Amino acid sequence: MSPDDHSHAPATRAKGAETGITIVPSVCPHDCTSTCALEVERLSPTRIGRVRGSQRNSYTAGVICEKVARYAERIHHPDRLTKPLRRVGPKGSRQFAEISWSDALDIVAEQFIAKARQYGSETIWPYYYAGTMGLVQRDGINRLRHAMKYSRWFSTICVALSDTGWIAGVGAKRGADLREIDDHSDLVVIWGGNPVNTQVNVMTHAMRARKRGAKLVVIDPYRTGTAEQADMHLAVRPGTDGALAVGVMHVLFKEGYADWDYLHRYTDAPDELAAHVAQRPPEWAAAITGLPVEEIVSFARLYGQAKAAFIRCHHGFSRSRNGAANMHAVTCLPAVTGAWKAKGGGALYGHTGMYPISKSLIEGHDLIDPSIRELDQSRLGPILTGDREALKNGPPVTGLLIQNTNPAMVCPELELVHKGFKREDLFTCVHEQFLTETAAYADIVLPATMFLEHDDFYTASGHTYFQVTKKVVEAPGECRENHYVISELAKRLGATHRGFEMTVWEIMDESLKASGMWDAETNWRSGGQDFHLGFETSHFLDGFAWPDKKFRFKPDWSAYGPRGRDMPSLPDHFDVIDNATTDKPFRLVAAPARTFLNSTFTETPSSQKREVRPTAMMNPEDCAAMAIADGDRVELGNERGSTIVHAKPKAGQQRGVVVVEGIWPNRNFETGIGINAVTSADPGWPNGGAVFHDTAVWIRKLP
Ligand SMILES: Nc1nc2c(c(=O)[nH]1)N[C@H]1C(S)=C(S)[C@@H](COP(=O)(O)OP(=O)(O)OC[C@H]3O[C@@H](n4cnc5c(=O)[nH]c(N)nc54)[C@H](O)[C@@H]3O)O[C@H]1N2
Ligand SMILES: Nc1nc2c(c(=O)[nH]1)N[C@H]1C(S)=C(S)[C@@H](COP(=O)(O)OP(=O)(O)OC[C@H]3O[C@@H](n4cnc5c(=O)[nH]c(N)nc54)[C@H](O)[C@@H]3O)O[C@H]1N2
Ligand code: SF4
Ligand SMILES: [Mo]
Repeated sequence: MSPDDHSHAPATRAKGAETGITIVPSVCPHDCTSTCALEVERLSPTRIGRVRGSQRNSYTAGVICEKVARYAERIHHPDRLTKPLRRVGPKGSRQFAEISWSDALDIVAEQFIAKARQYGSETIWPYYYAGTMGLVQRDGINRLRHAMKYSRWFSTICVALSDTGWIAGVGAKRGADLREIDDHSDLVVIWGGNPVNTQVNVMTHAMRARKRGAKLVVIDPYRTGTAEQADMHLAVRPGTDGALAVGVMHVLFKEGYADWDYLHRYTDAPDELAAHVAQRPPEWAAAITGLPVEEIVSFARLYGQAKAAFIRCHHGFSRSRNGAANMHAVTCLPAVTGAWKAKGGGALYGHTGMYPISKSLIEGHDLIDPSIRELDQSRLGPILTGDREALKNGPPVTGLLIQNTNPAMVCPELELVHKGFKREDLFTCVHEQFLTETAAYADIVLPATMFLEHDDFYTASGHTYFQVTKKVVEAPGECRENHYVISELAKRLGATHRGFEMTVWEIMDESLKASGMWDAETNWRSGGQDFHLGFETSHFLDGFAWPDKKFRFKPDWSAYGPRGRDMPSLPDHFDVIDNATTDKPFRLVAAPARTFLNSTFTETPSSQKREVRPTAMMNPEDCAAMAIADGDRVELGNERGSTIVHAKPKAGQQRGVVVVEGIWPNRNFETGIGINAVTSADPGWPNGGAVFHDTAVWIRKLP
């Protein structure tokens, strides 16, 4: 397709001469698989009005979430950081004085140079995540890391377990196009996710399917807004989806829903799998998942009888120690029935593996030194408090450069994270849009632009477009983009790479051309370049992404790391989770809230108002047994820490399951520490990954 074939070119247009408003295209930068195409009302060179979903992208289809629709509230927030700051009180005290950009950057560089001289370059750890998903502004920090031989980055807080579990069977991070469900699926399964909260576009398409008569099944430990829309809600115990999938496969083989032609042609070990699941009937799965046998059987029949069954695999159910194994077990279902063969059938977890973009220039891949230690993002608490193993027996971390993330809220084992941030020998620079709880611990705080104030480009996970954006409005005060901070620090630290000398637009344009993609201007004018692979390939009908082209029922888990050897070779219940005990009888799910996005939007008044207060949703029978009434204060705790929230009886979840949506700021808890005080920094199997929904806790009613 040539760029000119696009009929929805998003050129800036006037909304009416009398209003002076122009509608300008952009893309949502937030850490959400939808990567929505946006239309932004520009009221003046510095102000925006409403933000709407664009029709130019048929996945966005004109719909976005409420929090981004109200972006004016965030971008024009009175609390935005607009000046560089230097700490003048104790760490965390929020006492800062204004300072110039050049003085601030000089201090950061001096400190990093001095610390590296004392302990070696690995003592500095650039720490980032996906506050913006723009590839240049997000990942450019790695160029500085590699140029300076600072500690390397093992990214584990989000997709480590889900990526591993999906790729273990399928072979690549791509799948069938979710838009197919609109017209073609007769069954849609939303597995382990709550898109009503976390990616509204899945619901747009699921509801189109449902209107046509397709059935909707939701598999989630509690009755989410998504589950409320479903024909069938399977309220599993957290961390038991592997058992459910195996029980379902038992029925599929036993009742003749397995497609043996497909199995022989497209999969590695169908006979072994059939023999293995024959030993694990629905009664076995019922005992582990807590679901009634009849529910498991009727879901299996629904799945087996569907002509086009589509599974949307979400991240939520992978956030357990056995999350990769569970994700893999779920991906086995369409390989058993051959659901991949039908339009509207198969599965999708994410498409990001399909884009040809090279990040070499952005990240300075030519500078990578594999001998430099790699530290685990999710193990920040143990790392900052001197855990030898977490530090890989190397020097302490004494310098942090933080962009795009708020670990003082989002990291597990939060007590350790906060203890670490308070260390007097630790120098911390935080580049942020707000004085977050992380920024409050910093020695130097730098004010950052928002996505409408800089250029960038974006892959997507939920759809197949690659999109370039241009700055829409001027930033307030002295806010600067991430690329500026990286390039200016590079100068002062003596780091050399061409990327530090280029503008963001030049980096984008060169990266795109080197990757054989449309140049930046063409992409922007066209509203994005579509990398859809076509029906055959996206459904793996030309084979799965392995040399022998076969889906793997028996993944080589040990290829991902030595702990892979502990894992069952065929799909199973891999029982390494933090099971409930008599001392800690509840299993906690620390799920995403609807109008917060991780820690983002916790600063906007409308989101705070809608989320009300930190709340523990509990089965009404558990509440009755503990004499807990709606609104009572309860303490949730375990060996890592504790916090206090208000209880709410909620039907639709099993006894022994407690759900706290977040991520609320720590200051919203009377203990001063939030839900991640109890979540664990243990790495999931086989190769790391955070386990936010795999936590045993005790609950105490407070007077
Ligand atoms: N509003 C909002 N949107 C967000 C976010 C947010 O915080 N708020 N976060 C963003 C980010 S960073 C990401 S990665 C995506 C994630 O988005 P998705 O991939 O769509 O996954 P989630 O919706 O996070 O999944 C959460 C759901 O998983 C369920 N769950 C937890 N454990 C289990 C289990 O063991 N089995 C099953 N079957 N279900 C389980 C929880 O109960 C919860 O309903 O969302 C993004 N979008
Ligand atoms: N309890 C619990 N904890 C969780 C999860 C959960 O489900 N439950 N989910 C986990 C998951 S999936 C994830 S991905 C993590 C995410 O954790 P984070 O990455 O920390 O989350 P965000 O809130 O998306 O982004 C953080 C910050 O980036 C800043 N930011 C945005 N754009 C820019 C920019 O252009 N420049 C700079 N310098 N800063 C910018 C924002 O102001 C915001 O403070 O949280 C994890 N923590
Ligand atoms: S649904 Fe996700 S990508 Fe779309 S506007 Fe909301 S946060 Fe952004
Ligand atoms: Mo995430």
